[in-house]
Amino acid sequence: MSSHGLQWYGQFASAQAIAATAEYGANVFRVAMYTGEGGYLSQPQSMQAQVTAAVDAAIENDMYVIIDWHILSDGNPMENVSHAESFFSAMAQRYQNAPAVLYEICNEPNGSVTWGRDVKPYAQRVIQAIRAYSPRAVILVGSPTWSQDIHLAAADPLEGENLMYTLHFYAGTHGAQLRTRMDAALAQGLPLFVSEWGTSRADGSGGVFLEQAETWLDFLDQRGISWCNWSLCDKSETSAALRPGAPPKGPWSQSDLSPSGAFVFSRLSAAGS
Ligand code: DCB
Repeated sequence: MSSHGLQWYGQFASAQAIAATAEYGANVFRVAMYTGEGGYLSQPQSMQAQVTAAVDAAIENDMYVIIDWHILSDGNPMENVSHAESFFSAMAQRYQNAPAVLYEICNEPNGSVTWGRDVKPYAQRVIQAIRAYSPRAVILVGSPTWSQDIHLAAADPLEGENLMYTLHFYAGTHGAQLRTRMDAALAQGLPLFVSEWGTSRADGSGGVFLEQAETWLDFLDQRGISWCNWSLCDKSETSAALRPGAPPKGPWSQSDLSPSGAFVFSRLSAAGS
């Protein structure tokens, strides 16, 4: 599962919420730390403290955990590259001996951003900051158009080991065309990780698009591609896994789950059994 923005729904990324998610069969938790929208750039210390508490809880529950530098309104990661370097340097120092920790260095580049002039050089700098402490940790790299332009990365990949590329999709918006692009990238040897997807349209609402989501998850399973679902919170929007008013700490009963959450959590327990 992926959290929603910690600055808004941090109560759903508590140690208890993460333990409840593990109980449902999830083996990876993504800690979505927005940079803009009132996130890290406006309150770095409290955001960092929330991130480390969530990461520690995920490790405690024997899960993988993704530290997500959740750029969105700040579509070009280069805008805040020095903040990213110092944040990831601190994280890599703290978690240098924790192989469960993955670093997602730019959620979704968007707007007038390019792979070659923006995202790739950004990634080179942040990867270097992480590698100073954590030479082998898995690092996840996004791409332009909200991490859909993996063909650009496939044509001009980064140098180095243990790097993967994220592909994000929303079942009500994206379909066969993006899957074809994934197969082409895989055929070129690009390692992929779907670190965020939703059962809704790309804006987080609309639908719910469960048939399309099933087609997507079957496609990912057939290729052994890992995923995190957006998102664990009780916001009144289709992509939220919990109904408004669900207890933040869990455990959650069927009646706490939204249609999206019921679908996603059933796929989790099926995978774990
Ligand atoms: C991504 C973002 C994520 C966003 C979801 C759903 O954005 F990574 O932060 O989450 O997809 O849109 C939404 C929340 C809302 C919140 C809003 C702003 O669900 O509650 O109000 O973020 O913080 C995408 C992904 C794809 C596309 C567009 C966006 N796309 N987008 O393909 O057009 O515009 O945010």
